[in-house]
Amino acid sequence: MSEMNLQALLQRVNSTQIAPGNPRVRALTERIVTDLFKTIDELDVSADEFWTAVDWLGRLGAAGQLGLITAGLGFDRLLDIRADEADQRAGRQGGTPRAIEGPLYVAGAPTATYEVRVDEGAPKGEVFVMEGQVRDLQGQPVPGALIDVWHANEQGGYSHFFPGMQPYELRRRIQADAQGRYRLRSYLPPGYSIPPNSPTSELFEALGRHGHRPAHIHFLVVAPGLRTLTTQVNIPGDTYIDDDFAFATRDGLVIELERGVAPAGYESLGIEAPFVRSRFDFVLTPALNDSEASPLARIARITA
Ligand code: MBD
Ligand code: FE
Repeated sequence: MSEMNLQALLQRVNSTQIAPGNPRVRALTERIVTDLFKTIDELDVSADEFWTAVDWLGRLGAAGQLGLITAGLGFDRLLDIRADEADQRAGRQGGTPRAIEGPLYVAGAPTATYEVRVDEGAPKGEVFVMEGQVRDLQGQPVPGALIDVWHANEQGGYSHFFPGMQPYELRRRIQADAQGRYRLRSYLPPGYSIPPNSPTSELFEALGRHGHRPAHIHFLVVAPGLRTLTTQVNIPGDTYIDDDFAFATRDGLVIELERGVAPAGYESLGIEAPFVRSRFDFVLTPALNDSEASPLARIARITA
C-alpha cells in the first residue's frame, strides 16, 4: 500500500468500487465523507475526539435516541421546510400545515369511531376535549378519515418509551364519522424533556442547550386519495412555545382553548363538569400519487 496524503486517501475512498453499487448512495457517501475529512482536517480533530464521537453515536443508537438528535439538531424541521418549499414551487397550497412526526409514534393504537377517550381512568391534568372535522380543500367532509393521536402523560412520558405506562396509553386511532367529524377526550399534557443522563442529554449539555419541548399533541391523518398529514398542535401558554428544542412550533397549529365549557352533550365521554375544549379541523390536500396517500408513518414508510 502506497503512502498517501489526505487528498489522495479521499480520492481512493470515494473512487474505489468493484460493482456499480447504488449511484445515489455513492454520491451521498462521497459528499458526507468529503465534508467530514474536511471538518477533521480544518478543526484539527484529535484521535481521542474522533473515537469519543464514534462511541457516542454507538451509545445513541443503542439507546434508541437517534430520532431525538435528528429533531434536536433541526433535521426534522428542515425536511418539513423543504417539503413546504417544494409544495410552493408546485403551486400546492392550503391545508393544515405539516409538523414533524418525532420519534415517538407507535402504530396499531386501538381504534374507535367518531369519539374516544384517549386517557384512561382518572384525568392527570385539566379535562380536555378536542373536536372538529376532517375536510378537503373544497370544504367537503372526509367521511371515515383515520386520525392517529398520541401525546405525553403528566410527566412528559410517552407510552412504549417511558417506564410504567400501559401499552398504547395516550394513543388512539379515531375513524371520523360520515360527516368527517371526530372528538376526543384526554387531559392537557405538559411539555416533553429529553431523558436526563442519556447520550442525547450529554450532547445538549455540551452545547449549552435545553432539551424541552412545549406542550403538544401529535396527529397522523389518513384518507383515501388525500395526502397523509403528519402534524402536531401546541397548547397555548407554554414557556417553551417559541423555544422548542425540536424547532417545530408553527403558525396555525397553536390551538385556542375555551375554559369552563358546560358538560351538556359530552356525557358519552364521561364528562360531568365544566372542562376545556378546543375546536380544530384538519384540512387535507389531494394526493398526487399512491405514496402521498399511503397510510404509513415515517419508519413504516421506509421499511415497506
Ligand atoms: C417528542 O415528544 C417529540 O414530539 C419530538 C419531535 C422529539 C422528542 C420528543
Ligand atoms: Fe411529542
